[in-house]
Amino acid sequence: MKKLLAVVLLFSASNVHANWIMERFDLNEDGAIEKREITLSGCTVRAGTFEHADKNNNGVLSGKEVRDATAYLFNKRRCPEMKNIRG
Ligand SMILES: [Ca+2]
Ligand SMILES: [Ca+2]
Repeated sequence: MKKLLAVVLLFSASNVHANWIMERFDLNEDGAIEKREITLSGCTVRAGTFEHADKNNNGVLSGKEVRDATAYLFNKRRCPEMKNIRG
């Protein structure tokens, strides 16, 4: 039972994290993140990393793709300012 609770907590924690990124970077609120939205938000996208994160090659990142790519797309070095251009 305790183990199940831990798994549930872990799962919801990662969901919250992805939602936070979605809220910050999904500028046109279509539920997906384009490369342009990342750069407009003050982040540097290294060549090939967005394409690497875009597992189904549809040109945008879904919530799951964002979650999997958080470590290398949305870290402090790539997003030194993390500025919120939506005010
Ligand atoms: Ca979007
Ligand atoms: Ca995609």
